Amino acid sequence: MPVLGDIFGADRRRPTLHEMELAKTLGPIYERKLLDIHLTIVAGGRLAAECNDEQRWARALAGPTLKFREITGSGLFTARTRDPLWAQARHILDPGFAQGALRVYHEAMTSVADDLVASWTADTVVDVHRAMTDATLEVIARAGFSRDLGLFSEAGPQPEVADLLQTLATVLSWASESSNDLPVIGPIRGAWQRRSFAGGLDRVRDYVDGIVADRVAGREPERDDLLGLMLNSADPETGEMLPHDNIRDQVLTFLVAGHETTAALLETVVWYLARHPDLAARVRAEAGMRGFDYAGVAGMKFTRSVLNEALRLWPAVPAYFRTARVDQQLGGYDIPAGHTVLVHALSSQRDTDVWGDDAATFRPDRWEAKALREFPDRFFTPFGTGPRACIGRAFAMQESALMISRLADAFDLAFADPADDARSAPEMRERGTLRPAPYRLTCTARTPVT
Ligand code: MNH
Repeated sequence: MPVLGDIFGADRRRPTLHEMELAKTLGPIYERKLLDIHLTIVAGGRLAAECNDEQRWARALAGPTLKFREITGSGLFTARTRDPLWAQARHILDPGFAQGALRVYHEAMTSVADDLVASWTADTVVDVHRAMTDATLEVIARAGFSRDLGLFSEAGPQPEVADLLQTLATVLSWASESSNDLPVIGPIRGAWQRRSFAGGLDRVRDYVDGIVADRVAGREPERDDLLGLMLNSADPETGEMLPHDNIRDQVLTFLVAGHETTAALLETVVWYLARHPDLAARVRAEAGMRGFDYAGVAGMKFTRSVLNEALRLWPAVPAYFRTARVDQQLGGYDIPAGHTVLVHALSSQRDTDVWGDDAATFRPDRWEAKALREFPDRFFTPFGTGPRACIGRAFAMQESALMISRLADAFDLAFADPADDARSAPEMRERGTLRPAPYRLTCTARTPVT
């Protein structure tokens, strides 16, 4: 349409799911005009892989991601690459996500897995969305900051946790729904949204400042966790320490980025295990063979194939932005330096050209094939790509393998709602991230838990 462009062709409630439908007919690369913005969408597997070439493309901080700056400021996820604090924080924090650190976090992760399993033993109907939100928040809080948020305690959670979840929910919906706002509506909606979460966000910030201050003042013991790392180490390249307000932004970043995406993955995987008891049995058998210590979980090959397959079909971060560093051609079109495209991982990771005819099928065994093990990383990008790729990838995979194998070991999982048995894939919702619509399970304990 004149002036407005394709704006009525956008779906505010499910923008990236809708884009997946469009890509089926529009092809591997196409342009959409939204008001005065010309957005290039890259949906094909091979073209997406080209955009992941760091020599010619760079990560762009654009679109919905910018909204998160309201919460996490110059934390790793929302800092600009040219901000010196980004490189400094990345140098300081990288060791906190390496193998050695994950080994240290294993005890904290296990304590949450114990709580999660214990909370499901009453043979009651389980709200999976709620359970996974609680579990992933507790993992990042206990492993990263040595704090118990109380989500599994009888006394209930700390009040600031409710503020955090409420603020996050508001910003996530805003991020999804504002992407096609008209020029006048955008700022008005922004002002309105900010007012609605300002109070909660202030309380969350005070709470996190308190966690940092307690550690600095010695009211909490020194620890080998992410907070300890940030307070006690300098950037090996510049010798600079992180300012405390930046540490606060990083703690908030980990609380947000660390839980929403991982919870989405766990919900997706549990859905497929309930749908396919044969897969659950194989996860269970692997757990029985390997055991639940750090090395056992790290080596759960089949369980990791199940996680990969869920991340391939339903990447929690369904798309990301890349900016061309140089003039170039992409799929036969001229792309000038500085032009930003949206890489639509949800589509590119289902491209039959790359993944074969059964690309749309949930088939974890595809990850066992030799050809796929040699598959270049740039075709599978649920954690992004390049220097700005997810710092928490190994953390999330270890945490998820532990939770999934413990649950499969402890329970027979079945849907509480028969409608789920009739589906071949979970119903997905979008709210900044791609996450299954809430669903419920009935769990039967397999081993008596005391
Ligand atoms: Mn995570 C960046 C996906 C778990 C912390 N994460 C990214 C990006 C994707 C992503 C995609 C890059 C986005 C972009 O290019 O615009 N992250 C995930 C997924 C999971 C996940 C799918 C779980 C599954 N992430 C985690 C966990 C943590 C974390 C767990 C922390 C404990 N992620 C981050 C941070 C960044 C990031 C921090 C930004 C890194 C940087 O820019 O330097």
